[in-house]
Amino acid sequence: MARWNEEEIRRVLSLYFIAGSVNVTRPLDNVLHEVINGGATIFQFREKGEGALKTDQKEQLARRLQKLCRGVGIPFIVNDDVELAVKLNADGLHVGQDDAATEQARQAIGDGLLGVSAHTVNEAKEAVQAGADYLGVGPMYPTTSKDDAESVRGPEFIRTLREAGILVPIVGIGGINISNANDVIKAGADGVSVISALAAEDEPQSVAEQFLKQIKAQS
Ligand code: 3NM
Repeated sequence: MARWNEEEIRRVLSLYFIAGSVNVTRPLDNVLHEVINGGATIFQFREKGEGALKTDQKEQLARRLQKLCRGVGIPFIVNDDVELAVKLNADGLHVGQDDAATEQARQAIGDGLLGVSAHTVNEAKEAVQAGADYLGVGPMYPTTSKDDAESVRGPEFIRTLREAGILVPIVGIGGINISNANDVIKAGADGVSVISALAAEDEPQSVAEQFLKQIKAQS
């Protein structure tokens, strides 16, 4: 299998749903199912934070969610856990700056989709050089979903990255909801990554539909 092509990556990043069992108040399987029905284009399993599942339970949940993604043909990405990504033959892996080094991650997953979180121009440049296929850039707005989130960068930071010659696919992250998603796309992002605006919703399908409508209107 060859590395992902850039056009395909930009397309799948449009509505990037991220979640783990701690982000939902009902089974994540159900929430993911509804978000997929609403049109999510990619899913990242991010089992982190207090009360997160470990070992076998984590793997079992991951396998169920992967199956849901496979059923509709959207990429299933594992956050941080290189071993799990390899074991499950996930479509890709997303790492932060403190997680597995980008080069090691690339080696481990071969041609899989590799995303890296970047918060500065330098981090972004280094990640691309080390083999990142796309960058997760944030936080766009204040977020309560990540304990160690950096200071808010705002959508203008995506503009800064584009002006600095960073042209790889970018997805904005952090505090994104249907009221501010447009500004993130306008600043130069290919898509938006969302945890709480979908995971904490009673009707995530309808919210996902609204996100997608806005994103499509701009592309
Ligand atoms: N990474 P919500 S912000 C997982 O800035 C994550 O790199 C961030 O959750 C970064 O959509 C964030 O609920 C949390 O704000 C995103």
